[in-house]
Amino acid sequence: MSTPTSNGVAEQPENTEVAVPDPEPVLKHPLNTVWSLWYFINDKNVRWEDSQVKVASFSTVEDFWALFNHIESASRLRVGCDYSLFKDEIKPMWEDAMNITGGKWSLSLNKSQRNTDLDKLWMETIMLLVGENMEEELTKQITGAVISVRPRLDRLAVWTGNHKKADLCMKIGHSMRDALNVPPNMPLEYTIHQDNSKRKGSSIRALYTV
Ligand code: MGP
Repeated sequence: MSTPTSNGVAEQPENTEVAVPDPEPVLKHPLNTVWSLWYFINDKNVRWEDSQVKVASFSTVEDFWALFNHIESASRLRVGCDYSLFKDEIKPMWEDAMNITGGKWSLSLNKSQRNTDLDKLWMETIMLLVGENMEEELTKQITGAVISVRPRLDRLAVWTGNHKKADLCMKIGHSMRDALNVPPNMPLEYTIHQDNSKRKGSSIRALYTV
């Protein structure tokens, strides 16, 4: 307890510990949404669903950078593995209630782009999601993004919640194109999760293209 002095200014008694407030909560910059990073480990002996591991969640700019400065870059993932960034509580799976009626915008990247472009494009995609600079309706539609490192073509995808909302899907596709500065000769294709889940071998038709 502090003792008042003759001039009325409170004075701390000697040998009393002064509680210093933790500066962190004050100094951190909150994001609008809590996000989670997932890692898909390609292991043929484990069920697909069990191969998705949640790495960490973050809700401030500082915690986002702390996480992304700490982890392996996407271009160094083992072939067959993914990183997924999804809104908290949404699993990076077709089956999640927030994804079940949705689909994804995909950009295919050839192997030579893995060393030159992949990390930059993944970071631009993350910025598009986490920055939430799009119209609110579009931001709400987005559930997450996935970077998949594959033997032939790597793939960058933005997942949305409802494939029937054509106008919103198209706007998100254009936003992704602009944010990633995709050259005109590279199409972005939107496919429905339900079609992807039923696919056997041959590729499926895109519902939308930008
Ligand atoms: P993939 O990782 O989306 O594509 O799905 P990849 O590896 O490029 O191969 P592609 O040639 O099939 O495009 C690969 C396989 O993982 C699918 O065929 C499913 O068996 C499984 N899988 C992928 N996803 C995204 C899901 C999912 O959301 N749920 C379930 N249950 N399985 C999935």
